[in-house]
Amino acid sequence: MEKYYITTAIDYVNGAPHIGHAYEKILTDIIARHYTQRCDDVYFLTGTDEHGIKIQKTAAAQGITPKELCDMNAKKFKDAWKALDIDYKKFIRTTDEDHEKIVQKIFDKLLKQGDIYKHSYEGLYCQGCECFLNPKDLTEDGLCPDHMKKPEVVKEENYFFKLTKYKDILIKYIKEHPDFIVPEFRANEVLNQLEDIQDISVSRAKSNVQWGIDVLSDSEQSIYVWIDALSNYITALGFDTENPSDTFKKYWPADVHVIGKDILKFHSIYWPAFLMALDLPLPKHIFAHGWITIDESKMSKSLGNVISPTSVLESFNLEHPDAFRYYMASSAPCGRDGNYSDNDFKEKVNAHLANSMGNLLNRTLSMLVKYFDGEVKPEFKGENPLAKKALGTVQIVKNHFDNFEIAEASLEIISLVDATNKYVQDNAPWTLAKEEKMIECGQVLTNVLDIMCIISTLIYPYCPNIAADMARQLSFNLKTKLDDLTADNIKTGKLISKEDIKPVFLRVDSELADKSAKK
Ligand code: ME8
Repeated sequence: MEKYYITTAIDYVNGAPHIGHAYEKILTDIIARHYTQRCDDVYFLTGTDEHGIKIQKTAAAQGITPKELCDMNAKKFKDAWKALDIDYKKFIRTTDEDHEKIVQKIFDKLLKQGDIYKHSYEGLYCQGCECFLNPKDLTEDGLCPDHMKKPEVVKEENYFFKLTKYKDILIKYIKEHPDFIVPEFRANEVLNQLEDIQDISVSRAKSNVQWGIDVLSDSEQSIYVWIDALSNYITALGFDTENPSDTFKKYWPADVHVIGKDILKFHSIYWPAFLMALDLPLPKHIFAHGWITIDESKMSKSLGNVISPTSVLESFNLEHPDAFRYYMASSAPCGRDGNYSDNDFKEKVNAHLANSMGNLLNRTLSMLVKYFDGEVKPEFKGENPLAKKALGTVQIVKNHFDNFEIAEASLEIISLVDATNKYVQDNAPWTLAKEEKMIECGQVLTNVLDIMCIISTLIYPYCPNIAADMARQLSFNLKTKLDDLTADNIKTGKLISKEDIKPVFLRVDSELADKSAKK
């Protein structure tokens, strides 16, 4: 694998980030970090979507300019991703000047070649979706099913993109590429939507929407959000209609666009059609994740249950975001909805990260110090009965990531932790020591530590801080590529002293964790 280009959806900046936005960025960061363990060149793009009527109106309601609103909220997103250790390479804002310029050129090219035409139109516009809705998709009461709001009737002369021209070729493409839309069960939904697709409006009258990119050849019209927003995936790399950059040539097509299920239509129908019109290759996968609910109900401002990701870190006094990342990433099988609850969070991370994984390392290192003064002797090395399971887990985890099964992969890692715990229990190194079977005792401990190196590598994408702490105590190079992993990782000689043993994860809400966070 020479390169891996991965993107998230770009978030609207009409509000602050919530844990639904965070879920997507965490999943993407985990996938990106996993691929750094398989490939040297991973490009991870995220950013904010800053134009449109929604932003314009929110800014007006707050008595500030749209640009001020964008600057203020884009910073909140950046700060949140920093707190969550989201290690993106580039953060694009659709108000970036170079993005705006290229979007204008893209629009102009499509207009000149006849893929965009002007047309007078009356339709139902949902501000929440920032798109026109088909009357047949509304609820019985005539509301947008996603936002439960009545769309406004808009009568305008707009520019339209000839989506219908691409209908048959898109249907064929999706049928011939069963892994284009992930999870596969969503492809049928998209194929159904394609059946009655119509040409789509790609501009709005300037008189109604001022906060948008001007159409180059028509100052009365602004380019409407989706053609602007979706283009971020190529403008960020320096795409140009005349002279695309080397970065673009190197990274495009994207390996995966990670998005929520509510915007799948835009990514699997509109975006591929725009790309075909531009004569560019399509992304390899569109991964649509599910929805995060809070205590099983939808997050919404009116219900007052919107949770900010940083408030979770603060309320649990977390030293780093690993526990939250782990919990979110393992909250739902691929493409399904997940749920956040404080209690469940506490229980799960305490059980998996503190009791199972953290304790296992801590106990093993402590016994190594107690019985052998922290030294791994050459005679402790030999056949490791856990090797097959551990190296098998590496392959299973890789396969899961290839299918974007991030929660499923985390379960496999925990299952390896459990098997290793069971091995310790079954072989009771403390009894071996009591019986003075010191070589056997040393072998058991060394076998466990060798496997802990593999576990630290596997858990790294989810919990980079914990993994780094584990690797440090194991004197193991966390940068080892997955394909180079073996079951022989611990060097012989002095490994650790008592004072260097440190719990890698303290139970949340334990007094100790509280104290250490306050320090
Ligand atoms: O849709 N659970 O922006 P957005 C999980 N700007 N994911 C959620 C979620 C929840 N409760 N709420 C939102 C947009 N998301 C456009 C995207 S891309 C070229 C333009 C996800 O701020 C949502 O599915 O409404 C989307 O993928 C992302 O957060 C941004 O949502």
